[in-house]
Amino acid sequence: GNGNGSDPTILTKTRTRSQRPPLYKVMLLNDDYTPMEFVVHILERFFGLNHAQAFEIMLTVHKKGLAVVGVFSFEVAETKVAQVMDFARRHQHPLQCTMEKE
Ligand code: TYC
Repeated sequence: GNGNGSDPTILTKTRTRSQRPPLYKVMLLNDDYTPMEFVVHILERFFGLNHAQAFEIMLTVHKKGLAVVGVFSFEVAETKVAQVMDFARRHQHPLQCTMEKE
């Protein structure tokens, strides 16, 4: 047991939450220059969304300034951010993608 106290014969056990790995929100940020269809394409290609879902999230980012596009483990989130940033840079669009611990 992991109890504490002065009597060494009394063992108590504190229930703790089972350990889950932390999750990370991947977010897309709005800008004035990246074409809407390019953003939709990114959401389909890297986040496995269908066209309707991708269009909806793109519009949310456009109207609200940002949106969470998915929640992943650290490693997967990092990979998604890198893929989006690299693809946008290669096409010379200023699109920004970030991650944040949930
Ligand atoms: N605001 C952009 C436009 O009007 C579209 C856009 C949407 C850009 C989402 C970035 O993450 C973004 N062309």
